[in-house]
Amino acid sequence: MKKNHKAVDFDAIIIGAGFAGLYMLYKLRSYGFSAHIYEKAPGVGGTWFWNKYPGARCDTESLQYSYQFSEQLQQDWDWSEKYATQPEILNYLNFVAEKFNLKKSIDLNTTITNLRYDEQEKIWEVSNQKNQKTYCKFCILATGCLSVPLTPKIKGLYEFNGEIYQTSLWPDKEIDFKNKNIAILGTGSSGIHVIPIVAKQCKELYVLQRTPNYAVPAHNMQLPEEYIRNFKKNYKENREKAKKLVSGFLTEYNTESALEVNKDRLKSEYDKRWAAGGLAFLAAFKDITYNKKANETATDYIENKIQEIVNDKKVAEQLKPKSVVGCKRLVIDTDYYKTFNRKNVKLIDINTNPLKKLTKDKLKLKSSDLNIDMLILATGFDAITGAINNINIEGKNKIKLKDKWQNGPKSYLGLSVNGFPNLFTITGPGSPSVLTNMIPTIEQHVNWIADCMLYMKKEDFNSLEATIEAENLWVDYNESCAKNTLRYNCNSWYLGSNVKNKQRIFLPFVGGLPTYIEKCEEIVLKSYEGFSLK
Ligand code: N01
Repeated sequence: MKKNHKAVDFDAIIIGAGFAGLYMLYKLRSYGFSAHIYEKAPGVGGTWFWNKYPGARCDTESLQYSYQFSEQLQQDWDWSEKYATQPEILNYLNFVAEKFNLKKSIDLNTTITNLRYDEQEKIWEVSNQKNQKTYCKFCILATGCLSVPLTPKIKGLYEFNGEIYQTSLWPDKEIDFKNKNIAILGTGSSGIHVIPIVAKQCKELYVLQRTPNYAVPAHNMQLPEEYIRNFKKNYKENREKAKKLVSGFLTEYNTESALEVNKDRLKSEYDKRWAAGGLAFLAAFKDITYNKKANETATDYIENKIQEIVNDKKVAEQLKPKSVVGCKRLVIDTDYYKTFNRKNVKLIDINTNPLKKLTKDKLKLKSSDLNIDMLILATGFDAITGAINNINIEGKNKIKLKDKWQNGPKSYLGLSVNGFPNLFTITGPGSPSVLTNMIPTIEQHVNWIADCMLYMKKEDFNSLEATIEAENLWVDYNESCAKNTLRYNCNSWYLGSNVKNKQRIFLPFVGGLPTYIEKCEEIVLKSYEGFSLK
């Protein structure tokens, strides 16, 4: 960590060793750049390192939720289940890091606290938690979209004598739920995954629900060998097809309108999607995510399913979101609604019976006390901007990124920010990121950034940053796309509405992966239009 005068330690420093950081390192090395990763965790894997809770798995099919940059890697790795579990994904990332000899360029247990741009030298100063400094020309934030856990402020939280676990910070050991009374707070994807598993093992389970969520079955299964063989044989073709789809993953998009088909047709399509399982439910009709009436056909269908599955009709009623499906992220579940038929599971609506405080052994609600041994928090993340804002980033003219973003994040393509030269974000705000299959989107960003760095080297440019005009146009364009959908009809982490005082702005780019890729390619063809190069 010593600086020679006007010299850098690395061409690029990458922050984060998840899917994005690992591939960025590989790609830059392959282009002949020197690069190094700093990672807060004691292991690689990013979000898949931390989210070790029982039942954690991906909601995108495993054969697609994987890298495509190496055909050899695609052929070498075998996914066992339709939706990979967290341990399998973490093993995969360790396998990748070892196969491509990446670990030697990663410092673990290193939290980057400050980034400062030296305008004179045109380099970034990168400081860690021990105030050790490293210098680089390019700084790349691969800090993840869902990597900053939110812990709710519950009175008495630290007086509780029982066990407390948070899904996104789950310890690396087996937790015993047997004979315990457990409360789980939060019914997003994490809560909905952990609840059925805990319910089967514990004595009493209290599900504390603030907002019910729509969930459709995963129908997870072991992948048949023949299916894997065929998919692998056509990997290249499958990837090409997926790239042309809005979500970036292979799925059947129906082009019919839900409002132009008869009831039988509606039901048969939804039945088919329900039986197949997965996020493809939202592609049942072309207007589900755009038109409220069309959306109601889907919510009616799911709410009827809840009514059918859950025996206690009062509980079924409480589980119905009566909202807009696909506004919050649709959850892919295994036996969630069925779990409420178990005698040891109680649903508590914390809107009508609010949580008051924790004592040594009780959770006190307005109209009841729960004797609990364990509290599980599944309360979500400060998404997309959280991890970036956790670093004190100072750009040109000593402007802090956090200050620039106080009224909402501004970024060109989710890749670059005006005032912060040679700083790139992978899947930053304004990128299609979480609305698409993350891995191909990450690979597209990484390739674009590496190509851009190579271009700068060849053309002898020292700095690049988004122009303010291009940045504003992109932010406005994304807002107008989002406002054309039903995304503003609920409170969601996509909008930042789960974080106090966070500006309500739709964070990911909603225009779809093909539009995004086209825009990125067009910019390059026009010699990096919208960027200032010096
Ligand atoms: O978090 P969430 P998550 N008091 O924000 C509640 C990805 N992921 O970790 O809706 C009471 O969705 C909150 O209530 P409300 C996936 O993209 C993927 O579950 O704000 N309740 C909500 O019910 C997912 O969307 C996978 O009213 C509080 C819950 O906690 C994203 O991560 C698996 C509260 C938080 O739900 C986030 O999912 C897991 C409070 N103070 C996660 N604060 C897969 O791929 C929050 N809540 C399978």
